[in-house]
Amino acid sequence: MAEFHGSFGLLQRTCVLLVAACTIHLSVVIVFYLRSFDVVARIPVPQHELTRTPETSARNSSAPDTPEVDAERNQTLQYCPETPPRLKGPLYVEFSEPVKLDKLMKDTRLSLGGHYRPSECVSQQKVALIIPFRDREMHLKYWLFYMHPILQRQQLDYGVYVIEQDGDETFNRAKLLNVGYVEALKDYDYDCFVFSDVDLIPIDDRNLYKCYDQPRHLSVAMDKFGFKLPYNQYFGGVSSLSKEQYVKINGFPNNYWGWGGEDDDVYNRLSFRGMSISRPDHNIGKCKMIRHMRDKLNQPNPQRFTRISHTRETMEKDGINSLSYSVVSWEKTRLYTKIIVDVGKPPHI
Ligand SMILES: [Mn+2]
Repeated sequence: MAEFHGSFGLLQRTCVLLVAACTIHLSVVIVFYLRSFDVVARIPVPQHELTRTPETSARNSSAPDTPEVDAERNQTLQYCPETPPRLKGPLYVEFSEPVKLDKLMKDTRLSLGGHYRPSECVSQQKVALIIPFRDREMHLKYWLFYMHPILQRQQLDYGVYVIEQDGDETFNRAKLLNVGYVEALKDYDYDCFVFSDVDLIPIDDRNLYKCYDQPRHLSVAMDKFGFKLPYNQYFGGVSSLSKEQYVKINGFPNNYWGWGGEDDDVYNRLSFRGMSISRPDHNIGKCKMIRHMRDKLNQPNPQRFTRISHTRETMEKDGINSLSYSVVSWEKTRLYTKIIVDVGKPPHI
C-alpha cells in the first residue's frame, strides 16, 4: 500500500508541476499577444469628441522634424524651382490591368501616412491631398499607384488623407472634404489643400497639384466629358485651395447629401468672395476617370438646384464654422492616412 501511495504521490507532483509549467507558458503567450495590439496604429476615438487629437506615437511617427531641425535643413537646402526639373509631360495611364503597390510600399522616401518631401530641395508648399472615400478600394489602388510618383516628381512636400464616410447613409462629399481639411491640419502644418476624387488621374505631370494665387481647378479636361470642360463654372473632380482661400469662403457646404451641386456651391462661394478660378492649359489639364456605376448610396441630390441658388445666404452659416463630426478611427498606412468618420445623416424631410 505504502508503495502505491508513494508512486501516486509522485504522479500527483508531476501533474502539478506540469500544470504549473503550462500556466506559466500560457500567461507569457497572453502577455505577448496583448502587447502586439499596441503596435497596431488603428485607434478608436470616442464618438462624441470633435476636436480631440488621439494621443499616440503612431500618429506622429511621420510628423515633421522639430522647428530647429527644419530651420537647419532650410538653411542648407535651396527652395525647389518653380518648374520641377524631372517632369515627364504626357503620361501613360491605364485602368484595364490591376496594379501592384509592392514597389511603392518599399519606397523608403515615403514615411508613414504616405508623407513625402524632396531631399534635394525645400518645397515651396506643404500640400495635403484629401480624398473623399467609401467602398472604392480598387480605385484607391490606382490612385496611389499613379499619384505618388507624379507628386514626387513635382517636388511637393505632401501627405495623403483618405476620408471615409462610415455607415450607410447617403454620401456627403463636401463634408468629408471639410473633415479632411481639419484633420490634416492636426497632423502637419499644411498651407495648401488638393481635393481629389478617388477615380481621377491626371495624364500629364505638368499639371502641378499645388496652390496658386487663385483657387485652382485641376481636372479641366476629363475623358468622361470628351476632354472638355462641361461648363465654364465647373469646379468638380480635382481642385486646390490655399489655407487662406479656403478660410475666406468658410470652407465647403456640409448639407449636400448625395451626388451633385456641392462643387457649384463652392464655385459660388469663391466668386462671392471676389476670387476667380485658375486653370492649367487644356492640354496639360487632361485626366482620366476610372469608369464605374453610380454608387447606390450616392444618388443625385434632388435639392441641389435650390441649394445652389441660395449660396450667398447660406455660406456664412454653413461651412467650416458649423462642421460637426466624429472620428471613428485614424490609421496610418505606408501610402496614406485613412480617417473613418461619422458625418451624421441628412435631416429628415
Ligand atoms: Mn467618378
